[in-house]
This record gives sequence, structure tokens and C-alpha cells, in this order.
Amino acid sequence: MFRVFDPRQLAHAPAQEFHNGGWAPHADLPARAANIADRLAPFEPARDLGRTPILRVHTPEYVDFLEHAHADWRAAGRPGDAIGYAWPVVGRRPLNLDRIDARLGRFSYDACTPVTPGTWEASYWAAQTALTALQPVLDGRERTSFALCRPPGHHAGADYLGGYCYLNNAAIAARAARDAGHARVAVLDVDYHHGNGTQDIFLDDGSVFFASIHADPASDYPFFWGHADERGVGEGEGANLNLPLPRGTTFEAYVAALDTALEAVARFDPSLLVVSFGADTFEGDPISHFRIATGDYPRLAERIAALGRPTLIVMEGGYAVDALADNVEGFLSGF
Ligand code: Q9C
Ligand code: ZN
Repeated sequence: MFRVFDPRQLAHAPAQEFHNGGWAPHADLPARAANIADRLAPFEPARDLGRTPILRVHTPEYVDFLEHAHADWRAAGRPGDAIGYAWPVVGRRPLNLDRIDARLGRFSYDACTPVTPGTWEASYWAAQTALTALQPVLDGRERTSFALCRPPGHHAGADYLGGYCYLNNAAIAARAARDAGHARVAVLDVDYHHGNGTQDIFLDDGSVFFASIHADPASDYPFFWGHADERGVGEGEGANLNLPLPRGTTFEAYVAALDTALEAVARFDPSLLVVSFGADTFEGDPISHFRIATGDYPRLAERIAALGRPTLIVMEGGYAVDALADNVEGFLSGF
């Protein structure tokens, strides 16, 4: 399997996140990706495929904000990582304010996603990692390809960061596949959390089917997206499928939902599949509450592989750092 990892992604090293009313060490440690890269070496480095494919998903205003946010923060005399503390309630006027705190609020939706000195470099190369891994699948040289992306992407929308995500690597790849001529692309999201950014990006787009299996947003982050009645809008109506599951879900119950998602994807009949893979469904994950065991990941992947579509696997979450390489290796072995 073609594998891409770029060490420039390790430049992002957030110190802390706001959690349950106080500061906690940030869960997205650089060691997450470094451990997987060590175990599954060798990897191809990312090629620089430029900003155009990023701007096919994200707004120019947001990309400009993300690139300069930390410098603006420093210019305002602030120490450490940049993070917002005031957010415009949905529906407020789209004001173009200059103050860094207002801009952080405008382009984010939570307080667990700081902009660090290395965030732009790392997220740029995460997007390039996904795009580089996509190329041989587009060319037909590879049936399956793995993009070891970090920071993850599926919570990032066209004009917002959140959930440890800045650029939506899977969405950028899916849009690039559409632009390369694939008429129908599916994104299957098997991270523990709902992929709200990917859903928002393709919500009114009937050419990209989004299916997600995740913790019920009634109990779990990101709360405001991921409910079963979100089915797409306009031309995208029916091309969005959310399958929320309760905390404590075991492999058996998970597989039942997965099979529902896979049937829907097969009916959509995509010529290319993007898998947003989070290993935070693991029973030992420190911030999540499903009960998938290490030995389940190959079986989970085999079912996805049985769709028989050219597939790009994009790394999303997974925070049990010591078990992560085993879980990812097991998942990839199922393809
Ligand atoms: N600090 C991914 O798995 N947790 N993102 C909120 C408050 C946010 C996880 C707890 C979890 C986001 C890609
Ligand atoms: Zn997650």
C-alpha cells in the first residue's frame, strides 16, 4: 500500500486545551503521528501540490487567517498558543473585524484547537500529504493509499477550525478527486467523533456522499452536528448519512451500523472512496467511549475493503498513543 507521511506535520505542538472548565494537556501530541510513522516506515514524503486544491474547499479569508493568526497573536503581545474566547452566535452579522481575538472567534467554534507557531506549516503539509497519497489512486497505479495526516481534518469547515482540525484533509482530497474527473466520490468517516466539517463542506453537494458512524452528539462532542436527521440539503439531499451510536458501543453493534453505511455507499456507487479513519473508537482511548479492541481493526477494514473501490485512507483522531501504531497497522492490514 502506498503510504505518505511528512515530518513537517510535527511542527504543530499545542500545549493545552480547555477541557471541563480548566486547562488540560493537549491530546493531539506530535508523538501520535511519529509513532505510527516509525512503525509503518518507510513512507513517501509529501509533494507540494500547492494552495489551489486547499482553496477549492476553504475560503481565502479563512486560509489567510490561519496562515497569519499566530503572528497576529504575537503582534498583540500574547504569549503561547493563540486561542479564542468569544464566538459570534450563529446568525450574527459577518463582521470583518481586525482584532485577533475577534478573528479567532470568527474562524473557530471551540476552545480545544489552539493555533501554535507551527500550525500553518503542519496543516499545510497535512493537506499535501492527503493530496500526494491521492495521486497514485487517481492514476490507477495503486488501489489503496494511506495518508498519515496530522493535525487531523474532519472537524474543520470551509471557514472554521475546531476539534484539533485546521484544514480538512479528507475533504480537500475528495474535492480534488471530483476535479480530476470522478463523478461520484464517497467519504466514509469512522472516527469516534462526527465529521462536522466534512458534512458542512459537502452538505449541499450531491456528488460527494458523506456517511459517518460516531458517538451520539447528544452525549459527545461536537454536539451541534451529527444527528440522524441531518440528511443533506438542496442537491445534496439524501447524500448525507449520520449513524450516531451510544457510549459503550462494542464491535458487534458497531459493525451493524458500519454495514448500513456500506450499503448506502454501495448504492451511491462512487468511483473513489475516502476513508476518514480515527483510531479513537479504541476501547483504551483516553477521550472516547467505544469498545473496539485492537484485534477488531483488521475485521473492520476488511468490510470496508469489500466495497471494492479505489480507496484513500486519511488519518483523523486516535489518542491512545501507545496503542495507536498497533491499531493503525491492524486497520491497514485489512485492505
Ligand atoms: N477539550 C478528532 O478526533 N474534545 N478530534 C473536546 C474539550 C474534542 C477530537 C473536549 C475532541 C476532538 C479529530
Ligand atoms: Zn475523533
